[in-house]
Amino acid sequence: MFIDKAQIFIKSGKGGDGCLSFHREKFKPYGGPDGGNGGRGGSVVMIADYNLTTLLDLRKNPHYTAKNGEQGSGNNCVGKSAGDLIIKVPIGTIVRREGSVIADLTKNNQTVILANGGRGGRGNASFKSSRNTAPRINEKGQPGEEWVAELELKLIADVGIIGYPNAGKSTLLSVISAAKPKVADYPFTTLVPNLGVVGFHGKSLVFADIPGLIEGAHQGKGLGGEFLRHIERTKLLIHLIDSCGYGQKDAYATFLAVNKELEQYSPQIAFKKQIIALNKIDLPDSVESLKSFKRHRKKVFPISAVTGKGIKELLAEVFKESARIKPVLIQDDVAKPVYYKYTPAFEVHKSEEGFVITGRKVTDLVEMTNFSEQESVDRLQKILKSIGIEKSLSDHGAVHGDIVKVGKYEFTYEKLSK
Ligand SMILES: Nc1nc2c(ncn2[C@@H]2O[C@H](COP(=O)(O)OP(=O)(O)OP(=O)(O)O)[C@@H](O)[C@H]2O)c(=O)[nH]1
Ligand SMILES: [Mg+2]
Repeated sequence: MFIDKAQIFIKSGKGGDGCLSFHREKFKPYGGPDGGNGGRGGSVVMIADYNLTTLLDLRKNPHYTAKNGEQGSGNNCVGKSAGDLIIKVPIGTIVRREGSVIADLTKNNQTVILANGGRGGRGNASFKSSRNTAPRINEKGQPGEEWVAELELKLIADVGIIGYPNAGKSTLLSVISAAKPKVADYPFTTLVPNLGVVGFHGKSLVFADIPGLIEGAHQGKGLGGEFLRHIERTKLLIHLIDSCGYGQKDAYATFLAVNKELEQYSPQIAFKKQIIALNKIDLPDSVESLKSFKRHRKKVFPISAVTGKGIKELLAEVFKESARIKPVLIQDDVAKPVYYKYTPAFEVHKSEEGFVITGRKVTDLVEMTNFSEQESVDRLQKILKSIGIEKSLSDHGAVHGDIVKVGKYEFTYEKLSK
């Protein structure tokens, strides 16, 4: 099934806790600190893979949690780092966070780190200094990051094949590439876009065949409109026309109708270069039809997708034109570059119960503190003071005894001596 939108929940692994330990050996009563650092938590990494064509699997399995790092241990043993969690997506996947594009994976194996694994906490051996030769300080691992990624797939194709239903678009794709789309003698055979790689004199281009377009497609009639965004990135279009027309419409009327839809849907697509091909010229009626079409448009490629007539000429033109045209950037994505929001180290808010401090730097710092050791707690207080939290709290009107919340921890505010 072709699914082009999905929402996934990602969470990187927490770093392993650092260890608090002292070297113990017979006849060596004052062995130094030897608590090792924790290992790094796993990151969540996304990779574009040309074998995939749908976001269906991600829609079905929307939770991605990387493993935590292992804790450090005595004897300076460093905890094992966790491996990264890899999410594979089709080429053309766009990743958004709260509406802003943060990645656009347009090439095979292109990689983006969506959430960094937490750093391993330092063991007490790391806090040894000339002033403190036996520190009872160790950090816990840094928490992982957690957020919701909105994914959208916009197929990456160089050439789009558009036209009325039943014009022979899928037939054409099936004869010029190895793709095997469904072909049948009724409209709306193609329900989702098909991709095929077309080789020509040592060069190759990706062609996309989308469902047929009819009047009202831009308002959701038929299926074509919904898939138009998959040809937004193409360099040019083959506008394929059934020489016998469609229902009451002759070939030229279907041509006009499709172009009108494109204009309504997106000027960006309507302005794309179109190479016009009149199909099914193996049928007797096509001779007249070609003549009358040429009264409106001179440059037309008469072809038969079934007999292969005219296809070489058509491809020669497509490859020639495509070499001239620069790759297309999506307006939507260009208009919304990612600006990493400036986030202060912390923010103090007054709440009903007291005060709340937010900001990753501080919440991580608290989360990484080993509260069972007074020395670790003293270190935390020193850092909080040095980054100005104490002052900010008192500026916000905090008085001795007020409750201060940081993440899931609660403290009582006491003014430290200067
Ligand atoms: N005689 C003749 N028939 C053709 C030719 N090309 C396609 N057909 C027939 O036209 C019918 C429609 O072909 P498709 O390739 O399914 O058409 P489509 O444009 O993909 O149609 P939708 O997916 O419904 O939009 C099929 O019965 C094909 O066999 C051709 O060159 N000559
Ligand atoms: Mg088709």
